[in-house]
Amino acid sequence: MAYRWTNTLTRADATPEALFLNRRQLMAGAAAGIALAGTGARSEEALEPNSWEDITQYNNFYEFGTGKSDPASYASALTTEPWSIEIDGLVERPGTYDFKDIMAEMNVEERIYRFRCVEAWSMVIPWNGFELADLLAMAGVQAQAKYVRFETLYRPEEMRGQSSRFIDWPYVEGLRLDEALHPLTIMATGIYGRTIPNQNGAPIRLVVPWKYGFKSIKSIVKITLTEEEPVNTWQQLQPSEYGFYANVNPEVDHPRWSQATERKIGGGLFSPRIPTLMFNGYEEEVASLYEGMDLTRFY
Ligand SMILES: Nc1nc2c(c(=O)[nH]1)N[C@H]1C(S)=C(S)[C@@H](COP(=O)(O)O)O[C@H]1N2
Ligand SMILES: [Mo]
Repeated sequence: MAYRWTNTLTRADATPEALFLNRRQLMAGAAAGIALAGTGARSEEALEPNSWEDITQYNNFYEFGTGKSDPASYASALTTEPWSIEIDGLVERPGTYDFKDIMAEMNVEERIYRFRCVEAWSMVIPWNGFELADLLAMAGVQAQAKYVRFETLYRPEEMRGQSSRFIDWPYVEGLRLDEALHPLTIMATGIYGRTIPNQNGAPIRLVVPWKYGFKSIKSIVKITLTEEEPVNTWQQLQPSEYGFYANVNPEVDHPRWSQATERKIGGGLFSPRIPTLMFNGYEEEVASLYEGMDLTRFY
């Protein structure tokens, strides 16, 4: 599938990340037999990933505090080994799946994706991960299943932010089953070819690149297949501001701010805002999932 490798790097500067990526880019380009196959208004622009520093020092992970640097400061307290994911609900093989056993079965690859937070900042992140569809296949999805519900770890001894009660922990997110099975939807376990840092959701987190960042739930311990649409954490906290779908849409503003443009992290305080793309630049790949839906109403 061409969009696995939608965009390539053009710059070869001296940072270790860039060197790593150039090597990977060659391999990926050769494997996929493509060069540039972007979508949307910014498609000609090659996706230049943010630095390791940007990606790992500027985070949202409220389990460790609400400041952007809190996750980097406090997430080292999290024990990620051993780790397991309970998969239950409408599946053929419910059970507790050990993280190591999952990894032994999965095909990990690199995906360079745009990442857009609802707060109107963005990054480009070179994830390593596997398709969520492959994990769900391991458990066997039953025919009545319509949604997937995800839960983050609840462990206040290690997650200092969980002592604050403003969120009804654990953090919960959900996807419609067809969104979960879409090949762009991945479970990330690495960044820049290294193990994913705790502050980014170790050892395993969701990444859904056409949706606002809050859908990409971190440090997952439970996945439940359901018939009912799950209520996610932000929807529960602020139903007038956050819905279930949360697809990136520059034409539908958040009630308190515009979503038309974004600030790419790492460009400095005075870097110009860039236009936000419909479905975060993945319109060609995902628009068909929402055919017939009023995108101004289902947000
Ligand atoms: N469990 C959990 N997952 C979470 C969050 C969180 O607070 N807790 N924050 C979300 C938000 S708002 C964003 S923008 C992304 C940030 O991911 P990053 O820090 O890896 O860039 O994680 C999402 N996943
Ligand atoms: Mo976010």
